[in-house]
Amino acid sequence: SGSYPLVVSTWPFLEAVERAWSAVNNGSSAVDAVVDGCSACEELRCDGTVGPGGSPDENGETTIDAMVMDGVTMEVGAVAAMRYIKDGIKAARLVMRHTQHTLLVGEKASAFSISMGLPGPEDLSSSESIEKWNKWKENNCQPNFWKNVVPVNSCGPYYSNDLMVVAETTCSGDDPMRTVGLRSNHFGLHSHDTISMAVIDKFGHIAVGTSTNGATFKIPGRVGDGPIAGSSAYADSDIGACGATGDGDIMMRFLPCYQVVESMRLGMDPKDAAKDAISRIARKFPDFIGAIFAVNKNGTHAGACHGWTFKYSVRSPEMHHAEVFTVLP
Ligand code: SD4
Repeated sequence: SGSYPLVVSTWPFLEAVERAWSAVNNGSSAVDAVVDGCSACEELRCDGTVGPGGSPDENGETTIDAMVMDGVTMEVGAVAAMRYIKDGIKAARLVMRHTQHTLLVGEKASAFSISMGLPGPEDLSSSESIEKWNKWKENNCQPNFWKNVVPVNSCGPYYSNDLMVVAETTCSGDDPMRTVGLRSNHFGLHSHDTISMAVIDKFGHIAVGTSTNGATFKIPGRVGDGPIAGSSAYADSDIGACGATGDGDIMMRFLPCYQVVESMRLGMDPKDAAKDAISRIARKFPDFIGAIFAVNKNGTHAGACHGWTFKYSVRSPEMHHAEVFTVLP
């Protein structure tokens, strides 16, 4: 039995789900359908936080984290903090198919992608990302991702306790009382930030993929959970799959999607597995914001979330179009 093909995705990214659905329903493999679905979000710039032109870092630059995982072979390809290339998930698939590596980073990931035929280099900024960054600077760069350092002025340089300059950011202001370490505005209050998608194809093979610009105003070089297998997504065709979204800096410490799949392996249903993975994080970080969907190999799906209301989208054979499911914290 089993209700597939099936597509599940974080957030109401309905066009991305339909794109993956039509691919898998027409016979595409789970991996290719996931790549088609996540590519659609990159092209559409879903929520302004996936693909080119989304969330800028402290320097105003947009970069991409993306990953694809084949739940049959357990192969993974990923790119992190990739610059100048729009096609994050396609780059991830190239890493998976044409290298023995799992994760390439930064400009080297860009050079690899170009050498394999993806378009680039291209500026990933958009008028929206530049405007967002300018507003942030005008607002004294608050809040950002530093802790235990003292800003000399509102946007840096930063001094550690022994008064060494540890960092200098690109913008300037003059609010020495600025509180550092506020996090929550970077995740989910204004946008949804990440597509994480699972597909079960006609053969019951499962794949997952993710693509995101990561955290808004991150410290340049930051890599989130997006390209980390087991964190933002995980698939094992014998069991099921999981996708995650939210505060990756916290979530990647717990590998919640690995946890979900392993819990289902031990007999938990998707709902309990998702709730358990979220509550393990919340116990240590009660203020974190995040969400997870879980789907087992029979196509039963569920979600769990903390700190925000979560929506995920599903397309199954019984549906005439993708449907949105809402999960309350
Ligand atoms: C990250 N998990 O880079 C991503 C961001 C996200 O909803 O999903 N926000 O931390």
